[in-house]
Amino acid sequence: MIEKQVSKGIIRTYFEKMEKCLELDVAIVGGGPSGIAAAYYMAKAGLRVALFDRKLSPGGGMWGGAMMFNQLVIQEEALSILKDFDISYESYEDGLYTADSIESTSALLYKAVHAGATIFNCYSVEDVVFKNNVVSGVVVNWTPVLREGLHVDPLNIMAKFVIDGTGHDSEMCKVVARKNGIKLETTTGEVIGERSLDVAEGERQVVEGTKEIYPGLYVCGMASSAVGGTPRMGPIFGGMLLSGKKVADMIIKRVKG
Ligand code: 48F
Repeated sequence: MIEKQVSKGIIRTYFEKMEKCLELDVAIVGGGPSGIAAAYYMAKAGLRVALFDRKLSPGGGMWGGAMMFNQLVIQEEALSILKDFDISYESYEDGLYTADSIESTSALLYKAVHAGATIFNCYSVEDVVFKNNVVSGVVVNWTPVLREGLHVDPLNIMAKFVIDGTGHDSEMCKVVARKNGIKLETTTGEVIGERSLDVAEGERQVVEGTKEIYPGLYVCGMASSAVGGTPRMGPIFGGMLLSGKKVADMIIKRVKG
């Protein structure tokens, strides 16, 4: 019966895929340009990587260009990344280039999965797992469960490292700050807790692109803005891609030594 075969094919292979991802080298939260670029480079280096995005279509702010005008502007410094992803581009002016946002987003997603990263869409990361005060995994649930406010427990995914690539909301940084009573001084003036996140008391954190913001937790892309910095060359898309590559390089070095 073809109907049964289709259902069985989906269920069996989906749960095989999910089971393989219960213990990862890296869990990436957020599938914007920075997170997807990070997933690609780490998977290509042989790391076990999964990316979780709450939307049906990961890609974050990339699909819509600006004001839904679906073109992107990319800085010259990020051209090598466009080349890595086989994305077409045109020279514009002053070291700036343009690219079609649909081609760019789909190329990022395709190449990341093809390189071996697993992308889980419709997953919301609602918390992180701590082991000995080190971020050691993520707590996930179906986005529709959270949207409906259903009383359904989440699942844990363990990872050596977690990347916050959630964009402007910096959701993982906020969770870690809140749970540890740490001060997170955001660009919008929000302050959580008593102590500073990875900086001396009262100092303002400046993150150029990305860094390990808390043991086990890295931050990249616009998520960096919540901790007082914006990615170098942000917020144009080249900065997001460079930030993803930078976080990947840092973690690859740590995992592979
Ligand atoms: O915002 P987003 O595109 O992240 P980014 O890589 O790039 C920023 C640019 O798009 C743009 C910009 C450049 O001009 O400023 O904004 O920093 O993508 C963030 C993704 O994270 C997902 C969200 O659905 C989006 O696709 N996301 C956010 N919070 C969660 C999440 C969460 N808690 N769990 C799962 N996914």
